[in-house]
Amino acid sequence: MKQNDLRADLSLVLVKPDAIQRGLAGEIISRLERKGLKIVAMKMLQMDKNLAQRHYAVHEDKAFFGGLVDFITSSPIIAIVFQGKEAVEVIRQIMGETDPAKAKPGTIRGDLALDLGCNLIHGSDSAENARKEIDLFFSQDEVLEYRRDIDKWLG
Ligand code: IDP
Ligand code: MG
Repeated sequence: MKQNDLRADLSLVLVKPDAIQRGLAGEIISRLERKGLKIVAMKMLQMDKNLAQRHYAVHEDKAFFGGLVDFITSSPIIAIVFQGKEAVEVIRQIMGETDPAKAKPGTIRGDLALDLGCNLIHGSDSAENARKEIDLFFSQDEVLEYRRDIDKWLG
């Protein structure tokens, strides 16, 4: 799939190490899938320090940066590209606020997490960052373009 254009319908999700360790990967992916979002790329990997530092580069001056890099590289993750109408915004809504203690019930973080560091999921925060983040984890060939028969029922 060509990712050169800015597309608000693509977003990168990371199912973080705490989610894999707690056996919540299926639950998290399922919530996004049931919304109607389409999985167009997915892989399990263990992030190395270099990839973590590039993925979280916007936070490199923050006090929590070192801890964040240690955490995200501590155990395998699942990286997923979701496609769907307003995917970036919709996924942020389903994730809930960054701090799970403040995230609303009904959201992934609000229902399933407590701690700011162990907040289960990453989702891109803008179309521009989504494109950059997708390029960090996937080659263009790995992002698949396909139709689902059900798409006509999702509008
Ligand atoms: P987001 O994941 O909701 O987009 P960001 O502000 O981009 O939140 O922060 C990236 C990640 O860094 C968060 O998901 C969280 O795990 C961690 N984080 C953010 N702020 C803090 C903090 O103040 N202390 C410790 N960890 C933080
Ligand atoms: Mg963020």
